[in-house]
Amino acid sequence: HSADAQRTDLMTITRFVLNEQSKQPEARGDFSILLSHIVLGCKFVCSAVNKAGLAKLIGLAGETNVQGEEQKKLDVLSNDVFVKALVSSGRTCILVSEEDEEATFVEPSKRGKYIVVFDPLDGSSNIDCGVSIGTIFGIYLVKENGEPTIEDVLQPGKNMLAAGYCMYGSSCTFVLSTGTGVNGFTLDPSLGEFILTHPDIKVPKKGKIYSVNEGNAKNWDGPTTKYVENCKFPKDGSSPKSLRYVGSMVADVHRTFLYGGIFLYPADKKSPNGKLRVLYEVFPMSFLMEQAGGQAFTGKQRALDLVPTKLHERSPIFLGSYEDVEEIKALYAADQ
Ligand code: AHM
Ligand code: MG
Repeated sequence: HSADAQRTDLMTITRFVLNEQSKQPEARGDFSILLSHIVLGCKFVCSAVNKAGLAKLIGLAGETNVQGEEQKKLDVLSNDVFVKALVSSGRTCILVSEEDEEATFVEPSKRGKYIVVFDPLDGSSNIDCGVSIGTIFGIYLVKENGEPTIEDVLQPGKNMLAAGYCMYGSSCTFVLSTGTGVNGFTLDPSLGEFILTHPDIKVPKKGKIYSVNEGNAKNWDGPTTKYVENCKFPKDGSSPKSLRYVGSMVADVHRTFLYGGIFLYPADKKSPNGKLRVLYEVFPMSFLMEQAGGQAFTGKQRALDLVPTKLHERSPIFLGSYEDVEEIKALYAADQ
């Protein structure tokens, strides 16, 4: 009985990744060790986020505690936890975090071959009202010889080895791709383990939802304006799309994976490069979206072909169901 088998034969994320690696003869355990440290960071943040609503009462983030010390804000705390977990894994050499202006170069004695780019707690404007937030990460390999430099980080997204996110929502969901499809795991709080619940996620070919901050509409360019107009007043007789916008990229993109449709953070007159950061927001989500059978486009090119020139560079992004992204690509092509 397969339901019974699922209940008793638990596919944890560690077991899943070890299985995947055993298919690659040259793979060593390094990646699973790195991943287990990322997972630990996510479990910590999950537990901290769950307590955030109590913070005012019992003196957690941003409050002064009983010893009179100022407590760290949740995003700063999350960053500290990830940086320490990643360095102590012994498998990383460069870390780039949204919270830190500069990249962290790991000291030689703790150095490994992986570069991790991450946003430890994305969607922070949603913390105080208890709406879903998340962690986003991408992993690159450093070049074999010589000292690691910033150039090692400024690689196009298509060079990523793996990417994922963890969503702190009604449940805690970890979504991962190591370049062979996308899989989703849900934290079982009683076990403290992520269990495979969404094997081989594929985004629907076309969706009925568009997701964008429409408050910026007055500053959009022609193709974006036309696209959103088509979502609301389709010219081909189809029904209009529904609008859903959480304002947490992880939640908006996670919904797009499961229900289909498109998520966009376009350029506008005030922010010609949009808002979202290339390395740790645009690339990991674009990597996952392609792995799930969807597309990711910047308004000019395939998002994963972009070559970043600085750590915190931004880019417009349109990602989601294959056919929905085709439409926006056609509008930008016609605008050339
Ligand atoms: P943050 O890194 O400051 O939290 O900003 C990133 C977030 C994304 O999660 C989300 O997609 C976007 O900002 C929403 O921006 P806006 O409030 O402009 O719609
Ligand atoms: Mg962010």
